[in-house]
Amino acid sequence: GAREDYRQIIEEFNDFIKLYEMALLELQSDIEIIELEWQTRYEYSPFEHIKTRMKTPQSLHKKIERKGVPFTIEGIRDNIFDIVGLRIVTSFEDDVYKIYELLKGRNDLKIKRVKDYIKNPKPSGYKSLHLIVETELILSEGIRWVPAEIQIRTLAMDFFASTEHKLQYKYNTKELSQEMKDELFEVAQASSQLDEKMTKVRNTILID
Ligand code: 0O2
Repeated sequence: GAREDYRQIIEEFNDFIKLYEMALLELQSDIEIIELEWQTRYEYSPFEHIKTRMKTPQSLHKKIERKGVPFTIEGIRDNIFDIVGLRIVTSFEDDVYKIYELLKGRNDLKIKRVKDYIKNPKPSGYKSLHLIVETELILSEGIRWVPAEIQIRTLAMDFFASTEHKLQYKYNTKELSQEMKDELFEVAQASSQLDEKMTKVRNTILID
C-alpha cells in the first residue's frame, strides 16, 4: 500500500544520506590527522581551523529546485556534490595552495573539480578555493567513493565569507541593495589587503 511505499522511500533515503555522514567522518579524521602530523613534524602548521557540515534538507531542496532536477536519490546523487562540506581555514594565502598540493597527492581522495575563486573572485568579492572531491569509504560490502566539497581559504577570506553569508541570510538573499553590495565588496577588498600585508610581514621575518 501507499504507506509501505512511503516507508520504503524514507528507508532508502536514510541509507543514502548515511553514506554521506560516514564520508564526512572519514574526511574529517583524514584532515585532522594531516593537521596533527604537521603540528608534530614542523614548527609551523598551515591549518588555522577546520569546520565541517552536512547540507541541511532545506538547503538541499533549494539547490535541487534551482538546478531544476527531481528531488529523488538519483537527482541528488548525480547533481549535488556538496552534501558533505569541509572548510579548512589557513593563516596565509599560499597555505591554501600548500594544502591543495597535499590533498592532490593522496590515494584516498580523487579531485574531480577545482574552482579557484582566489584567482577569479565571485562578483560579491568572495574568495576561496573550492575542491569537489570523492573520498574513499571502506565498507564491509566494498569500497565506495563519496562526493564532498572542500573549501580552503584564509582567515581574512573566511571573515568576509562568513559575515557576508550571515547578512545575506538575514536580509533574505536578493534583498541586498546595490549600496550594500558595494560596501561589502569594499570589505572583501580590505580583507584581501590584510592577507597581502600579513604575507609581506611573514616574508620579512623569513628573510631576516
Ligand atoms: P551552504 O551550504 O549554506 O554553504 P555549482 O554546483 O557549481 O553549480 P555552487 O554549488 O553554487 O554551484 O558552486 P560554488 O559557488 O562553487 O559554491 C557555493 C558555495 O560557495 C556556497 O554554498 C557558499 O558556501 C560559497 N559561496 C559562493 N559564493 C559566495 C558568496 O558570494 N558569498 C559567500 N559568503 N559564500 C559564497 P551555499 O550553496 O550557499 O550553501
